[in-house]
Amino acid sequence: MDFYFIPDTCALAVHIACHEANIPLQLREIERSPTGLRIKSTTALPSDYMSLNPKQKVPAIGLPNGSILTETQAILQYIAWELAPAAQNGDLLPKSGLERWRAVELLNFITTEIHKAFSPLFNPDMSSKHRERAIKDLGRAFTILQDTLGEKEFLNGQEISVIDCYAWTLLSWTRFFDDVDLAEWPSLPSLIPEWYAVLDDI
Ligand SMILES: N[C@@H](CCC(=O)N[C@@H](CS)C(=O)NCC(=O)O)C(=O)O
Repeated sequence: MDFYFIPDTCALAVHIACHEANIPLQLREIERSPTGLRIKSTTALPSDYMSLNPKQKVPAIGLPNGSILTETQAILQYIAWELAPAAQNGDLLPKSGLERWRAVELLNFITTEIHKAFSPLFNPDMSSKHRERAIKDLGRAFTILQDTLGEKEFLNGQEISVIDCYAWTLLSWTRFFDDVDLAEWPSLPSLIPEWYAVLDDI
């Protein structure tokens, strides 16, 4: 499966999920250029990423019918429900019942409250007032995440799920910022696996 990514971005969540599910990936690295995102030339593909993904974001994956699937959360659900069972690798999300909707609820919370609050912090032009606000919002979301984790090993229970892959990825971004850390949320660092560093090709 073609996997379009930029190192150290939210695309890492997809890479970790595929790693967990034993799903092989063709890594298609995307690079930033003055004219927008393009496929890195070392992949021996045409460099045009715009026609593949006009949203000009990563991650994106190639589907069997030749089309492209975008949006981290949609890709993670596709991996969990379409690919992981076929790869004989268990469930990376509950399949049915209320548990399923709780999982979707949590994924959406991570997208809209954590991913969304982190993203502008990468913008060096962000005003200090807006930055303070975004960091406060992040703190509130971290509290919810920590309460959700409770005494469990993983966010969705005793088994790893794509929710953890997504949360790990975003929490690991704290390493990029001096003004964001997890000191007030002592349970959350346990969600960041030491082995994510072994994925050093992403
Ligand atoms: N709505 C998209 C947003 C993805 C997104 O914001 N991707 C960022 C990286 S985390 C990106 O591609 N940014 C372009 C860049 O870094 O140049 C999703 O949820 O997947």
